[in-house]
Amino acid sequence: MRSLVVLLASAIGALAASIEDCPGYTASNVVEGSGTLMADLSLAGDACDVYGTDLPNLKLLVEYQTETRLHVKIYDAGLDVYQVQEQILPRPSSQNVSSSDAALQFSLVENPFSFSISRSNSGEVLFNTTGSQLVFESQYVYLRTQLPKNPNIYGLGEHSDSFRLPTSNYQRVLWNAESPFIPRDSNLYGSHPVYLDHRGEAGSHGVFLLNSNGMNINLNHTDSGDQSLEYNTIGGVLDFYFLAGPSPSDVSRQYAEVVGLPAMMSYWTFGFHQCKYGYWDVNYAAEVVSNYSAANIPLETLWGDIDYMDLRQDFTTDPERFPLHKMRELVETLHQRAQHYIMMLDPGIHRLANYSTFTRGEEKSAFLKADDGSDYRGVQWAGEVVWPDWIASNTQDWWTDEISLFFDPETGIDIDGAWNDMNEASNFCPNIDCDPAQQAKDGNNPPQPANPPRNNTGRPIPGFPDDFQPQSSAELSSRQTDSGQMKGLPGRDLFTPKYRINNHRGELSDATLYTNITNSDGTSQYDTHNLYGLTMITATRASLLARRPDRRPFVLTRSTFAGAGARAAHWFGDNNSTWSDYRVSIPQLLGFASVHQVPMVGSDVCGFNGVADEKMCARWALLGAFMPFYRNHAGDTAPPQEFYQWDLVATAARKAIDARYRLLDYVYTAMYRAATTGAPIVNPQFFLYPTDANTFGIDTQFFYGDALLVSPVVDDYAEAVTYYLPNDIFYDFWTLEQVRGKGGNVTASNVTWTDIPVHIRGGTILPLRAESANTTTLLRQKDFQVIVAPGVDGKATGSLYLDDGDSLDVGDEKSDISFSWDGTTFKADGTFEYATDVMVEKVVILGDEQTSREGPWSLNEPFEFALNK
Ligand code: MIG
Repeated sequence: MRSLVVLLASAIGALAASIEDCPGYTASNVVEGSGTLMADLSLAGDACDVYGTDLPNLKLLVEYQTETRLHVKIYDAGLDVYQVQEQILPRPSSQNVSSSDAALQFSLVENPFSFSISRSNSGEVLFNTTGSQLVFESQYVYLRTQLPKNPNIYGLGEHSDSFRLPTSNYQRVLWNAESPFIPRDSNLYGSHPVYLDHRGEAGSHGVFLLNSNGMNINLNHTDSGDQSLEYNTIGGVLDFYFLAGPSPSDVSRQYAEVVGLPAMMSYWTFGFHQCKYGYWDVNYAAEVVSNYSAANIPLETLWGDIDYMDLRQDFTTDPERFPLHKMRELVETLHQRAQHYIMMLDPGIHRLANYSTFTRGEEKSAFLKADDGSDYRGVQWAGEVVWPDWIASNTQDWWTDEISLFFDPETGIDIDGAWNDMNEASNFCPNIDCDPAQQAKDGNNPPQPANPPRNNTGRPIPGFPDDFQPQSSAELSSRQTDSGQMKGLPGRDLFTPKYRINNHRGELSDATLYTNITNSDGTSQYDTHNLYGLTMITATRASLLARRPDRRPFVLTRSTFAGAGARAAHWFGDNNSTWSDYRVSIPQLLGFASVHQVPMVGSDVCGFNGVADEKMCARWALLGAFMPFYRNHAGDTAPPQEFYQWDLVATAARKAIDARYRLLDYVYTAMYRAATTGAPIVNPQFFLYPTDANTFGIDTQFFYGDALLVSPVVDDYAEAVTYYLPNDIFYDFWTLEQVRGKGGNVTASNVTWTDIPVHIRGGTILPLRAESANTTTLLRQKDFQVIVAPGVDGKATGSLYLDDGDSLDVGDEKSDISFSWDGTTFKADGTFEYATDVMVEKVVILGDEQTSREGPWSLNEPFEFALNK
């Protein structure tokens, strides 16, 4: 009888293995302080243990951190569950405002526990977990919120889906992965667990879940239309930041208060960049530079991909194809021409006894360790590699030393920025059954440059040297952690947790660092995987700063996490030379620049994989010129696609770069706003027309800055485009003609291959250089023209930020000039501490009829004039 009961119970248990049957929690001991609320949460019934063990005791912490930011955290009472280290992502402290002053209100239902967040002024409910139980297990955390019908949700990147996310049976997976061909509906290189929910008249708000664990986020609705968003994470705590908006760009600014303001970028980084994987020797690279000159297309920066490395090892140059003395000559020549050079650094470090970068790292215990305390080994370009443990105490020193040594301006290569690739991290070991030494020999990712081979003996990389002895585990300290340190629950299955996230690469550890690796601080890759890229760029940025303390570092990263924009620029990875990926660069741009606070972004212009088509490349040259980061880059097997390869593309590029450069100070000013206030550098249309519902789903157009509406041709091989113009006054950027937007679609036909429709939004004032130049250095010597684009009320405002373009701290030496036009008087006012000889040569006032006033006016002091139109 007894065994029958047990049998029955376990049968029922098996059937009941569904989160719907989980008991949820009950809140008790609720303590309210001024601006805070705390409570205990205890499991409200028998554990369901669906994907692990239910944690019986949780804590709830609510903080009214600012008037617009509410922090809600649910975590284990024992403080064992992993929490993202403050060292990796510092959090803002609470200003502890009283709830009666706050724009958002938290309300608690004690039994069964649920909570909701609503707006203080309207009562609008923004987030509501009623109707489903919180599940908090050792390897699974579940929380669901109700949403309005057909919600407008943006963010939750990195993805290559529509900007406004589908809300029916849609899943976002957050697990950083090398993702060639940027597949749709998949996890990609970065993770940004933040969304913006826009409700038109009712405003916008943001929800940031500070959790780095792998997760599936499901957006779905029932047949009757009940819409929900649910978080399913395989670990970590529920650490929410609710951002009140109410305007969409307020949400951007409030998010930057949490994850950090974006890093200010140097002026030159907005120039045009050229790269290719497969510039196989230094002469080839130099030829590209000279071909650009010959074609009269301005080139600001040349990039060095892994081709330059000796046997694909960081901090080495191929002695035959990229000998150091020639590299130094290349860079010196570029610098004399006011051009720049950036080189790649991969995280995988070749494990070779006589490779000094490796041995010095060993001495400093800079590498991740496997279970037994020996170096954790995998496979990357160089062959068998180890990976830096970026948070280990000496790793930063080691990395800075390597960077300072190799990139020493006197003896090494004087780079202007660093490119961090493969930092998801990517491992050529396909899965946990890999024998790295063997895989390095047999793998189908040969480290040998494809083109041309250095010799014809096949792989030049020998196997692991016989004389090399790995450290014995006896010499290494154990990495067991004490409890109560938020470093991860013990006893978990770190390879194949029961709850599966839909990682498109397969298992958690496939093609990446094994998730059972323990980091130097006792946390494990299972929990910190999504932070690997972030920690690498944090270290690289710090090293670049150590090398050149007074200048703004430039780091380009493939992998990102929340907060990446404070450290680096990002490109969208290995896209395809297709119309589809040309189009998808717009939602990618919008996601990163307007929601994720990573403003310096762009795609590989003309596409990375495959064969770029002339017409497509012409369109992309034009589109890319209106994105903050503008780089043409192609893969090693792709044919060369520099803009000069086709006359048509060269013409398009000259025109695009001309406009981009004349607008460079305008976007540099937007960058400055982003870096100082969090205002987005690029705006989706609804950011500027938040009550115009027609704009909510648009991701084929965008505002570059907040004044220029870019409406590229999007269809394959089309020479026409239908785009949306809100109900407002616009002016054609190219002809300056006034166009009345009617809140409807407009069709432009005969858009030639060298055209891209761009409109100036009425009500704005644009500072433009009167003419473009070959380099941004020369551009900075050109005078300005100011274009006034009066709005419906006949008025306009704008601004111009000026500094030396490169100093980390410009001190007082900056000018922040505001322009205004009230219908009769133009005024330039503000601060004028950056001394310049550059003048405003002319102010043009657009309208039914154009008028202008010739200067010149100095930019070192205010000026104004009246004009009777
Ligand atoms: O496995 O360094 O996304 O931009 O050219 C490919 C070679 C490695 C991937 C990067 C791409 C780069 C390439 N890298």
